[in-house]
Amino acid sequence: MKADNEIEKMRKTLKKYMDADRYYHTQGVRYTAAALAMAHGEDIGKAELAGLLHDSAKNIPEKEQLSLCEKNGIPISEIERKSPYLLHAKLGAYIAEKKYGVADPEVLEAIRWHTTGTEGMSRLSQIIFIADYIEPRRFKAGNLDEVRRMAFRDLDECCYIILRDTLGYLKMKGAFIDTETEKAFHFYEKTHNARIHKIKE
Ligand code: DGI
Ligand code: FE
Ligand code: FE
Repeated sequence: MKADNEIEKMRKTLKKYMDADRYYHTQGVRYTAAALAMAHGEDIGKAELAGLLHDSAKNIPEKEQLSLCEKNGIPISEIERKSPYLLHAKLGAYIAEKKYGVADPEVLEAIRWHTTGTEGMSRLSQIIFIADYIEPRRFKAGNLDEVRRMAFRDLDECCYIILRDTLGYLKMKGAFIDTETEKAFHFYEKTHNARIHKIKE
């Protein structure tokens, strides 16, 4: 776990690179992730750290994100070329490691998957994925009351609801769907169906 002064130093550096809204969102994700870790018996320090750094690449202009990935051997998929804002998740993991000195693979993985999700996420990755969606300043998504309640009860079911709603929203907008988002949805749809089956029994 990072010492208080280390995480405090990171916070100060990050703040310099972010506009006010992104900074408050970041703090929201940090503390929401910590609360979820408490509720689900996960490592609070890791949740805070991943929450704090999850959008560390968001301030970088898209063109620069593309060239940073190319320069550093981070693969860019076709969908990421069409929607480069997706890159801030993998680039964020890279920046967390190289610039902020995070070595913990679980924390880096949680940052990596925070936008699309993926199949079989670790509980920490699920926590960051969910905290990003429900932190107190988020207000646009429908169904937030239900998602927020579910977040503290059942991480799998909460991921299912978020992915279902996100895919519905993206399809309505005609956006390109990342294969990871699709895979994540099918994975958590299975856990959802198993849950429904159990309730009916
Ligand atoms: O960086 P944030 O704004 O805090 O949040 P984020 O990294 O979760 O990004 C949220 C956006 O990403 C949201 O509008 C949905 C979108 N998204 C998630 N999966 C996909 C996607 N967008 C596209 N085009 N394709 C996806 O598969
Ligand atoms: Fe993000
Ligand atoms: Fe975010």
